[in-house]
Amino acid sequence: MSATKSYGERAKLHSNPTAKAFLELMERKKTNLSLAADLTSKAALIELADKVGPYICLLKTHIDVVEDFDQDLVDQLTALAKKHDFMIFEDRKFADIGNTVKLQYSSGIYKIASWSDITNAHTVPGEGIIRGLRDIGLPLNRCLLLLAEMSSAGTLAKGDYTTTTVELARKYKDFVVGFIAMRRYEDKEGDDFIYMTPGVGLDQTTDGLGQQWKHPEVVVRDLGCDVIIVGRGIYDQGRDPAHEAQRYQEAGWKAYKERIQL
Ligand code: 5IU
Repeated sequence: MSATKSYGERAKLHSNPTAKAFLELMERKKTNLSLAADLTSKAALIELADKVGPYICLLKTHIDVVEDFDQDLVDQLTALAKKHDFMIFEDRKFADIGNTVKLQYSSGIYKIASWSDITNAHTVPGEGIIRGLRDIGLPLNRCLLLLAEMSSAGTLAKGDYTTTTVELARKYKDFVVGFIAMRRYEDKEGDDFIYMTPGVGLDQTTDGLGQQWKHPEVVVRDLGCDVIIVGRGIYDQGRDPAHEAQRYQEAGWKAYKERIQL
């Protein structure tokens, strides 16, 4: 069962090189925290990534909300990823047919595949979306998460939709390394998916717009997820991002340690 193995043990056995490197990174840096940096200014995003960098394994971006995006932003973020030892996850939530997502992933202004280690996709269109993204991503050593569930109230990603999404992940294991999910699913022989979970907060439970925040203990220890994705809990106005990131790193790691000792 991957839930009770350490990230380091899982890294040793993982067949996908990017997932392997990511699990090694978590073990080495002792963090399962991902920062969700939904900021609209390049300077603010770079400043936040630099402050929080020491505490995270993964920087999650929404690159299309940055008003003054340019290639220099990408260069600076990739330099920060090297400096602080984290990976980058563009939370693009692709949702179109295979041929179109190939273009959206490789081209346009953002050229996501050229810099983002990990990205994600909805499975609404069927398996063509995975095959399209895989054509672009696999030769670049990128990998994909599928959105099996969402954190927001009333999400339609549940039941059969979630079950079929997990089956699709198994079919394309060379490229799909995990899920955006609210809990860990039952493993089948040979599974080792990485579970990343947004909707995590230490201080509040909702934002009044449908977001639902759970405590890292619940998410990692009780529900078996691997990575906590935290945004406003770290960078909301009035907070000290480095201080908050450290709090979340400690809470996430403690919950993980408790889980693997179960
Ligand atoms: N996000 C969610 N829920 C989801 C998915 C993505 O909140 O189901 I998929 C994103 C949105 C935001 C981050 O970028 O995760 C959560 O940020 P807050 O911690 O500020 O709510």
